[in-house]
Amino acid sequence: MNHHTQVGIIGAGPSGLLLAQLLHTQGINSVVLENRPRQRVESRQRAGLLEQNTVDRLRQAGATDRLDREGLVHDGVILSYNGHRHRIDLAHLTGGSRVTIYAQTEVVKDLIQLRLHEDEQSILFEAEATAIDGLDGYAPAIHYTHQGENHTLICDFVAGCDGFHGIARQAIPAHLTTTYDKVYPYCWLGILAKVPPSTDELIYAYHDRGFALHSMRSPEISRLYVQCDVTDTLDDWPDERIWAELQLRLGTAGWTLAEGPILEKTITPMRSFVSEPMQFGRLFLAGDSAHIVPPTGAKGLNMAVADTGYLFDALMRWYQAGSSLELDAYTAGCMRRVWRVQEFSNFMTDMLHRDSTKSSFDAHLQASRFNQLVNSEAASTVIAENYVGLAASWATGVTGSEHGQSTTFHA
Ligand code: FAS
Ligand code: PHB
Repeated sequence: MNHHTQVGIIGAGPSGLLLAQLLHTQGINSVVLENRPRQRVESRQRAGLLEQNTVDRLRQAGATDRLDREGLVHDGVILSYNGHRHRIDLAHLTGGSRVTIYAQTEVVKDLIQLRLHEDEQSILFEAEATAIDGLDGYAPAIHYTHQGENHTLICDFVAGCDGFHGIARQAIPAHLTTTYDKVYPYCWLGILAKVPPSTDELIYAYHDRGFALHSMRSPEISRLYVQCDVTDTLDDWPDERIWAELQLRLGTAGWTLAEGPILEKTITPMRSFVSEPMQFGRLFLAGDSAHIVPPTGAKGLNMAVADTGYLFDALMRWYQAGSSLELDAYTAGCMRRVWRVQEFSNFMTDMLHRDSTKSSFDAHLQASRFNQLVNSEAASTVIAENYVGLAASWATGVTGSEHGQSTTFHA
């Protein structure tokens, strides 16, 4: 079957769903093609922390009713170095910016419910996009399979929101593409535990035994991570070992981590990746299809939303004002933020993980970074500004414009 829409979106993750909902608020039709079942998409445990920019975009999409009720707003974050804690007062250091704990699973559920309530055919689950063509014309087509049939979706634009393993990035001719890649020599083992969080705010801990992170999902559910080896499997990590390592790595005098039943365990590799350009003809990539970061800076989901917001604004300039300037500048507009977020995520990852492939010289550098953080409000302010999310001017890559004088250097 051939059918038409204005924007064909591949992927029902945060970027694809948010783009579809934002476009809907402006009367632009879209269809989201998602190769996984709805239940799988809604249950994938991933990000947990939303920047203010992300909350603002979700509010613009009309998707914050439950977030406003259930989201946990945090004014600060704790960094720990072998048990010595330093709280970074995010709100004080950034003039009032905060972060919100609200799981990616819940963001996805809220957006899916909104979309399907408004149009039952707006998202096709178990619909696998297999090819994209006509990108250099005015009516690109996405070919996909659904319920054993082959179909074609003809549209004005294609949004490649299909994640790191999707097909959209591959639709950009290889000779036009440059990729940047860094694989870290360790992974994160993440658990969801039915136990109230032991702190009100997140704790990122460097320890000589390895990194650990204390986060949460609700007053009843904790989300915790420990650094593990790239060769580890879940069999290497029985519950007792996980809790013992969390106690050691997160511990400090007079504090004990509450333990409880582990509901879910996953191991996530750590990687930094960027693919340029993020566009080709009528195809635009957003989110993990174009870049990924190690989760240490809590940026993956937030960067996907930043791309999506910029793409939405650029598409609306085309549909409402007939201007393609913003679409033509999409890659440049995203890349300034992408590399700032890559640098921050890499900095946090290098500072907080024990890397046995590095020398004791590097271990001293890590200790010196913590010493600077603890003793310099300026150093803590740099962390705070990046952690809460960059100002809007970073989103568009403006240099010396209405957002004030700013300079962009290119490698
Ligand atoms: P997504 O990968 O979320 O969505 C892409 C969608 O496209 C998927 O549903 C996929 O099924 C679909 N798709 C792929 N190919 C398709 C095809 N051919 N046809 C149709 N559909 C197709 N970020 C954080 O900030 N904090 C974290 O703690 C964190 N933890 C993570 C843990 C894991 C295991 C992973 C993989 C990522 C984690 N991330 C984390 C990053 C994560 O949140 C991503 O940044 C976020 O999901 C990006 O959203 P999207 O770009 O929408 O891509
Ligand atoms: C989470 O709650 O899952 C989370 C929070 C912050 C991070 C990574 C993961 O940096």
